[in-house]
Amino acid sequence: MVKQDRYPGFFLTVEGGEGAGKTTNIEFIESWLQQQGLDYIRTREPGGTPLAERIRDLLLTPGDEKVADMTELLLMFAARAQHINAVIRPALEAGKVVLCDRFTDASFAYQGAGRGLDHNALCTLETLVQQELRPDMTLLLDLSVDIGMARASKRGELDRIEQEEKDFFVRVRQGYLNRAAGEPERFVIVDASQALEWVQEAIKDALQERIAHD
Ligand code: Z5A
Repeated sequence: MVKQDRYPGFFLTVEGGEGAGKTTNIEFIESWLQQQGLDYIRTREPGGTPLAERIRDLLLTPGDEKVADMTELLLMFAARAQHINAVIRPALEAGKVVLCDRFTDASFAYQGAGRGLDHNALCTLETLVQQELRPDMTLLLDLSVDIGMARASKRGELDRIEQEEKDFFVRVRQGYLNRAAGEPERFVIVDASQALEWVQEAIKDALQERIAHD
């Protein structure tokens, strides 16, 4: 595996805006990992442990009380602290591939670029909560907000964050692209507006290059 030497495992995260096809493509990645005979876990953020899933419910269920932006950010990182300690770090230490649906890049995109929270505050939380832990590889499924929202609208009820206006998601997309531009060695950007077969071929190529058999 082409990876950093912090852990014997491999930390793979998948990111993208609304309707980017994360769930669809994470299932494809899971099949690929199985075909390769790699030991892996699949998990998600916010969530991934019973406590973190309860925080997810608090974050995503629409309610009458407005959630302050800073509350949203701190709850994302509270869930993350639990997830890292109980699930992610033990799996990486045991040599597994950790396939994670969203991670801290989502906080930089949604709470940083989307909500406009201070970038340095996010960097401080990232270091505090994760210490040295960073993904080895991040697949960013990128597509225009219009196409993404049209796809997502077919899914039924929108959660609290999905109810935001288009401008918010335009900032989120740009936040992801800025983050990817800053770390080109970690990110693989896939054009998620293409047909699913094309997207999955691009994902497979990236996985083969980065997570090859020893
Ligand atoms: N959040 C945050 O704010 N800060 C953080 O730090 C973290 C998260 C970690 C939960 O995310 C929310 O938390 C999310 C960000 C925030 N909120 N928002 N908004 P989530 O990941 O659980 O929820 P999601 O964004 O809705 O992800 P999803 O369920 O994986 O949706 P998706 O990316 O849209 O994927 P999909 O359901 O597979 O695809 C959507 C549709 O498009 C579906 O009908 C597919 O069949 C179709 N599709 C997929 N690919 C294609 C292609 N290539 N062509 C045509 N149609 C396609």
